Amino acid sequence: MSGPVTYSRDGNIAVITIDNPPVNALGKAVRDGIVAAIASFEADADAEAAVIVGAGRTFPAGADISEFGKPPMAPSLTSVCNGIENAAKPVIASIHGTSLGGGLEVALGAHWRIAQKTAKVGLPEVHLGIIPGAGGTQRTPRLIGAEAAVEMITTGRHVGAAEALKLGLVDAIDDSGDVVAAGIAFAQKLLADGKGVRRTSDMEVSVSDPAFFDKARSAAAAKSKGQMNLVQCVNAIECAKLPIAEGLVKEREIFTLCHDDPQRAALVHAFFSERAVAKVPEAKATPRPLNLIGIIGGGTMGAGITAAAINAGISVVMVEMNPEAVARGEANVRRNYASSVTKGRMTQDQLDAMLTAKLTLSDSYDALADCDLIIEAVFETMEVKKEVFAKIDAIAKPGAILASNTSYLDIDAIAACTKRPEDVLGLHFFSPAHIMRLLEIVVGAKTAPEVVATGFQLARMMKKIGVRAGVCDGFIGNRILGKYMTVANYMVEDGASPYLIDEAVREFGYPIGPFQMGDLAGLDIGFLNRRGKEGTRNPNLRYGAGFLDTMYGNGWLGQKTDIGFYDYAGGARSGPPNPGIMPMIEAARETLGITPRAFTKAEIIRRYIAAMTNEAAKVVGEGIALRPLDVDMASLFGYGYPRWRGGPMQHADEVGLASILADIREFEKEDEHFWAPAPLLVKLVEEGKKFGDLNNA
Ligand code: 3H9
Repeated sequence: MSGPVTYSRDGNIAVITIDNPPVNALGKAVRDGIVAAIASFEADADAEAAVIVGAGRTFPAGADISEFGKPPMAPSLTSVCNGIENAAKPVIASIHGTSLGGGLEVALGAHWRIAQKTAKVGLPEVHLGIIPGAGGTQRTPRLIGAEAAVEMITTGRHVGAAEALKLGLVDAIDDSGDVVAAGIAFAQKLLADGKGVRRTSDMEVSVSDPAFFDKARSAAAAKSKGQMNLVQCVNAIECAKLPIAEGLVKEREIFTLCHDDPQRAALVHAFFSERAVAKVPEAKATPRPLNLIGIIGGGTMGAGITAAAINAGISVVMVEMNPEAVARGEANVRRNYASSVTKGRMTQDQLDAMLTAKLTLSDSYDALADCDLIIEAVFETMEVKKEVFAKIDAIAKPGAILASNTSYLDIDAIAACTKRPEDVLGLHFFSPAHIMRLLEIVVGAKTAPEVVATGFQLARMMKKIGVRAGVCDGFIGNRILGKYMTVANYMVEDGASPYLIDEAVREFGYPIGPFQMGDLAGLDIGFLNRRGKEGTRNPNLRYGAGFLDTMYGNGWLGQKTDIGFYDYAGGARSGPPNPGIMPMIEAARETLGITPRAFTKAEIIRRYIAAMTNEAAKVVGEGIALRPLDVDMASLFGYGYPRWRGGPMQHADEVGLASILADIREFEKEDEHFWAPAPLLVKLVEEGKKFGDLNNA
């Protein structure tokens, strides 16, 4: 038998091996192969039991995700799993690596399961916008009960072998590392014990609480924030109360409903983009070592980056200006671990030991001499940055990489004040830096390829999503953010309440609205940024931030002053609107001579999306982002963009570029400077193309 599935026999036990690297995904050829192998097993009079294994690193990790959205190809995975279960002789799945999604469904089709101790199993389909569609929603609750099945399927979490054994998902654990031998030994024992075929479909689902499914549906709806398949997972699991044949038909209907929804396409786009984003021109260069990192500045950012590095196993030298600042920096680092200690994830002693081993504190730049990478996280002005870079250039060893954590500033200008611009890059972390997953890797005109590759290596080590960005004001994320924040401000001046805008944006799927975000970040940041750009602002552009300046003057800076757009009395993290806001905005409109008009939430979102898409198209068109998918990943991992919409570029494709361009042209009549259409957007519409076409180019 050729192809990705082979049938062989070891004495009286058949071995069915799935070999489809890298993760043994269950594409058509594999499904064909399993069907043929099961037929061979049934026909093989000398085979008393069969063991299914995955070659290489894992048991199948799921259906082949790249087949989604294409016409279905027989045999369906459901029929493959049914075929395994219907075999007249016992079939054992011997699991190692990650048996996920369809991979676990194949194992659940088998009559018995043995897992390596290090194996993980799970049904992560929820993260791809679908439901387990090959019997997973029907067999899992039969094996482990409805409650555990709902928890496992709606979270999509990976379950370790020991827990899987406890739950009843697997029957035995082996520690030998040899899946074939373990499977054969299990099969022999089964035969010796007189045990044989045991079909999960013959079991009944146990539910202790009759109202369980209604409660589970409400909980899933509350958690879903617009993502539709969570509730559908519960609906499908409820169908396990039916006879299996009927349940499987219902599961298929629900699977198809989810599969055909744009949310599936968006979530699959996010899955592949999360991996593709690291495929940059410099990826082939060899990264430099990253054993010791220097971090200049122990404020919120510096302390967050320090914690991220330590968590990645990298030693850190943190430098501050004087002993007092060093002590504050250390306290900031410790604060990042406070909840880990209180929640029992580590003891105080473990924390102290880890920091003793991994963190060196100093008030002298000389301590940075041996660092492989030095990241400055100091005050965000060009003068200060240049001063710091001149100093570290004089101290850093040859080959050390010098990085700035700037969010806006010109990396080339910073690099120019060193004698080694090829070793300089931007590493833009997002606050809190030990938690937020985005890392913008800003590549200057002279940055060497291996320096960029080291940036991506750092992202990998820190389990972050590194996104390559070119040099411009705000790089990818903040540059686009600047535009949709501005359009939100314009809408406020023109008549929309900031509260309605926040509500509309939350309903779109963001965790918080733009004005809540301003309150969270501190309105002084935007104010200082505007003042910093006073001399260079395009005089043709509408200002739009007068009411924000008034708020700054009033000391309404957001959460840090307990009052901003919202009232955070007593240090609360959320609160009712600040009653002073609307009169202040009305006064601002009067001063500007604006007669306010009504906005619907739909119109708010139209403008928000138009501004975001237009600027993102400029960012891609100018080569600041390599591809639209880089914008999408920056938005998902740094700005709270709803994953189930895939990112602003994926969403724009879904809405239709022609319709967004039509909106932009309509808004352009009001303000030709702000709404000048992006040349790339115009070109794509003229050519009848989508942003997605540029991802594969
Ligand atoms: C499903 O099963 C539906 C069924 O219920 C019903 C159907 C009717 N397909 O992540 P990595 C690629 S839905 C195609 O870098 P790791 C991946 O893109 C599926 N390709 O490795 C990458 O390609 P490249 C449910 C896949 O070691 C390469 O393999 N299953 C698939 O960090 C290596 O991947 C899941 O959702 C796939 N299923 O992590 C599991 N999986 O090298 C999805 C991976 O070109 N997979 N690729 O960039 C994972 O979670 C991780 O890949 C895994 C390995 C944990 C397995």
